[in-house]
Amino acid sequence: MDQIIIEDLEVYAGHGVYPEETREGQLFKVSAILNTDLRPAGMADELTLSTNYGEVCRLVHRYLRENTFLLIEAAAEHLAEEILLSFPLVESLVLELKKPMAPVKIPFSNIAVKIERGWRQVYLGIGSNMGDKQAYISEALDSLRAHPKIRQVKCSRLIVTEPYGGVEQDNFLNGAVGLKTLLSPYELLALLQSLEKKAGRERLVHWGPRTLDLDVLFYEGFVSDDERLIVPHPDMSNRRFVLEPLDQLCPGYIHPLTGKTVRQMLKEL
Ligand code: A4P
Ligand code: MG
Repeated sequence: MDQIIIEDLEVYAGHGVYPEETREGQLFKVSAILNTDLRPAGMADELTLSTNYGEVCRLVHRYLRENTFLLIEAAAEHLAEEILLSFPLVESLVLELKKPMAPVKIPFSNIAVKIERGWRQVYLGIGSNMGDKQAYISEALDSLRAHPKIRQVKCSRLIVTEPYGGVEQDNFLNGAVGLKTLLSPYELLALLQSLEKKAGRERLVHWGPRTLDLDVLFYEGFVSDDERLIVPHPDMSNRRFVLEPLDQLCPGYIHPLTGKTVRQMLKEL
């Protein structure tokens, strides 16, 4: 992806663990690589189609002077988020926060933290088989759309499916949801569980009836076999109620472990 690059922007600010650092302040330097598509602005020679680097510099300067953090880790984390929320054309960024005058009583040329953050593409499975199924799903979609760290929420058509997994229960309404998020995988899982809870979900029977079920199917750049969050979803290739709606959103998406596309998994099912 194209990049806008800012190097060693100087800010005098008060971040630090020691009281004298907050009181007296010191020099910080910020470097950023903003990953963003520059072609539209390049072709049209039009600033409104790009991200104004002057505005980014002013935001960095203002943010680091108006907020005080103990750790440069925290300053970098919050600043990265502020840039991503303020400049929608920036898909991701690498941010380096340098503290060249840090109070270390041994000579050094620089100390810094460097982080990479961005909007990550996610696909979810959504389902309901109790009560007003359509309403539970619509409310969950509204909550996802209203979340400040989620954007570009798209939902597939909803399909009626027979229960899978051997538990005697009502038919499901199922769909797939695509979105981009700044939430980490575990933050996203916590949000999904809070939405299930809000929908009055009770966990009585494994694979049993539920007002709302939200599963993480894919999370861009993330693979995990931790039982609290297994991604990609381990049983997706056996589930037509997952693959059929997903195929509407992203037929060419590649499963990071098997190398198969969603379309291919669906055909092989
Ligand atoms: N967990 C691990 N990985 C994930 C992930 N990728 N996404 C953990 C979400 N959660 C994940 O889930 C149990 C635990 O899985 C959570 O604590 C979480 O930390 P749960 O939602 O509490 O329980 P569950 O839903 O009963 O179990 P499970 O295994 O998630 O079931 P599924 O896979 O959700 O399947 N038939 C049709 N036609 N349509 C359906 O939607 N759904 C199910 C449930 C069964 N049959 C169905 C359908
Ligand atoms: Mg589940």
